[in-house]
Amino acid sequence: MNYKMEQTWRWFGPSDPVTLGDIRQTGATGIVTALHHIPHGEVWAKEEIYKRKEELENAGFRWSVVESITVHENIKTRSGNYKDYIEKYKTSIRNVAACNIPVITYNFMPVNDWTRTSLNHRMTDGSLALYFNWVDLAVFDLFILKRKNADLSYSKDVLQKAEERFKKYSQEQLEDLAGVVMFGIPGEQKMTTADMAKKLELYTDIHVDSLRDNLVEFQREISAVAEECGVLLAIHPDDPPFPILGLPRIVSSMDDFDYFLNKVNNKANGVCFCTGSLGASAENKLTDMVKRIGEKIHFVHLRNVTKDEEGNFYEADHLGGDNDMYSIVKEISGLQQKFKKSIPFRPDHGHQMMDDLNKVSNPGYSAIGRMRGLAEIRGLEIGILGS
Ligand code: DNO
Repeated sequence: MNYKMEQTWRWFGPSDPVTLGDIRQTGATGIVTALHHIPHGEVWAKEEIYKRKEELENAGFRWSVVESITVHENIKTRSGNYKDYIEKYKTSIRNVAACNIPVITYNFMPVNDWTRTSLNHRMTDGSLALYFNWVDLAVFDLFILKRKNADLSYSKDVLQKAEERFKKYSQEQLEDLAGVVMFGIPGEQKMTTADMAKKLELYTDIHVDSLRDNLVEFQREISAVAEECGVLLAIHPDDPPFPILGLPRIVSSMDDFDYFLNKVNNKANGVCFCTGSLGASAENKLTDMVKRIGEKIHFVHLRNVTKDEEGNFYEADHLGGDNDMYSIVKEISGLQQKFKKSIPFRPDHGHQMMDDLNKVSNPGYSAIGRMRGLAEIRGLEIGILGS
């Protein structure tokens, strides 16, 4: 028998416009979700997890992966009562384990989760994609956020273009841009520019080395608990995988993965291999990375990006773009046969297309584009394995 990837789908909970009934028709068998109503840092009670799990099972799914239990900023900055937050995180891990959910995803991105500058980038086929553009980020950083020394983060060329673009943007366009950059996770609390400025301030003296120490301390603590109770942890890479807004990045490259996987060499401590995030850096050779991380890949996000010379990128079709999805999936298939296990994957993001263009959906998470990605990748894997 060939081991195949478990086909999962991210669902944002009862308020997600894509319902569990819709998801049944995509072919996905597993759900990836979180208790988005629990404030960051607080314990996920067993009863709450169990209630959600039952809801998923009643709709015909397995809860395959928790994405995410958010890491409180105090843990990332090792400040205030961060030790209490680590203890709370451990309790949540124990409770997730008690409900038999096998994988927990999290990230260690300072301040913001994924960052884009447009959620409506028009593709030539008429569909809409998420987009990251350096000049727009600089407009936000210099003229909306007004971060101190922001100009040091950009090339001369980008600075000049940002100045010109700022003059052309209307007030409404500037507000839209700020909303996109600080978008965060659907259903979770939104940041204002003032909140963001305050949070960024806390990182003034935190650089790559100290942030790495903070991550390693956190991983040592939580992975011991996870191993004990049989849960796998999967850290999500930085998205995008390069420094933005003057913040350090420590989960962006093979060197980064080597660093913390060696420091915390525990069976539970692993990776959510997100091809879209990692693929936005030309330096990352994704197929080699899959080979090297190997058994420590506990969860996979499959998505593609197209980059330009300036380092801007848009989210491409799952089988289009710069990532060679064929060789990546082939490598993952190889891992599954070697380690005799099925790794959960989800089609990460998708274009807003067809009927979905007239609907309100969570950016990147409309139904049809993701279903296209899921179907293409499902076929690709069967093509590779032969059955
Ligand atoms: C974006 C997602 C990320 C991811 C978190 C994991 O669409 O892939 O928001 O869920 O970073 O903690």
